[in-house]
Amino acid sequence: MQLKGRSRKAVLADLKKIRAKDSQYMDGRILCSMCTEPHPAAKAAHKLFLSANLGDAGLFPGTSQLEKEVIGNLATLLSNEKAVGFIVSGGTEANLLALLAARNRAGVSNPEVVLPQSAHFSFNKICSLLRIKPVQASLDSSFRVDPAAAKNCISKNTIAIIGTAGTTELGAVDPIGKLSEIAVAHGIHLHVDAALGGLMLPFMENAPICDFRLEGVASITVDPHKMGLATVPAGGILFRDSTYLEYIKTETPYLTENAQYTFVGTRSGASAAATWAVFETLGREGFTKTVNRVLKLTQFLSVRLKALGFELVTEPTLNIIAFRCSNSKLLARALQQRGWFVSYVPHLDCVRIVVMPHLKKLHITTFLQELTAHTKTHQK
Ligand code: 0PR
Repeated sequence: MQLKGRSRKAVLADLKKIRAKDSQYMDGRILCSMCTEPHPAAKAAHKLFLSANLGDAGLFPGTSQLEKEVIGNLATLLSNEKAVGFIVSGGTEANLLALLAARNRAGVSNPEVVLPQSAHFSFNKICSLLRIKPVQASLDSSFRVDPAAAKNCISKNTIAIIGTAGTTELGAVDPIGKLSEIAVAHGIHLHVDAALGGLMLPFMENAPICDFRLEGVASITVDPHKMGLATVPAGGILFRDSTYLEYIKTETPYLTENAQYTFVGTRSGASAAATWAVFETLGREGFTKTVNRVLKLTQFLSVRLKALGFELVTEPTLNIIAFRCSNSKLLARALQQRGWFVSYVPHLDCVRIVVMPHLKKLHITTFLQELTAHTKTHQK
């Protein structure tokens, strides 16, 4: 830091130059991200609530009301008016709170969690932090957790079973109904990580039930900063009822409210306001349209990739496609060199694409043209 400050104009000019180095979602070349350009209403709301801190909610009763309304909306979408929860910093914190509640509630001395091989890496961080032993459950041929394998992982120390509704790598939806039966039979907390799928499945026809209608589901992660078109950071955690809150409660005697239930203390009110703004602006109709558009685009990409001779790892359920070719790693690298941000997933030896709302058909067709051009030159 220099001794004397500079003019705001000069500082902003520098920031603009630096920001221009970043990739922009709207350029249509980010094919590897679960985040997207926020809805214009979210951006406006975020600006309006920049200083609102839900970590001291008594100072911000308006923002606090918005958070409650957002959680109420999510609770309705996930079929349980009694669900309670918070807008947090992301899926990682949401998953952390779920496992903290499960661990404290179970009160066993050597806690274990049944973790499908496809679960997000946030659970590895959480297990390390909370000293929970992950016990890995294998997947079936569609890359969904095998319920029998999950059941075999249960021991007297099991405090939770994790199911994912929209796995990070492939968008697969675990058989949550089967996991729920197992959870009920063994009296174990079932946490559904629907960070991605939580704001897709409620708007899809014939979607598998993954929510609180299933008796065993104790908590659900659903992230507005993914398919909810909110500004970052906006994660969401919902518990089946308020009894779970006792297990994640920290007393905060000198604040305007005498307890906190989130890991993060000072907490973005702008995230809650941005999510509220998107929910109000889009409504169920708008969400249904957005979800169907990305699913249709995913199908289009899937058909075209197969026509070009690429093998899909599995048929897409949500908006993620993974495909293989003779050398997926080289292909991913080549695409990246051409300015297309795709992921390469080493253990599946595939290129992975996430079709988020910032992508338009023109982006996908341009991508396919470049992919074809590259493959042709490469084969020569
Ligand atoms: N659960 C699932 C199923 C997820 O996919 C993710 C993140 C999380 C939990 C953790 O959420 P937070 O990152 O909000 O804490 N999924 C993305 C991923 O790992 C996150 C992401 C988003 C990464 C945008 C990169 C990116 O550009 O791929």
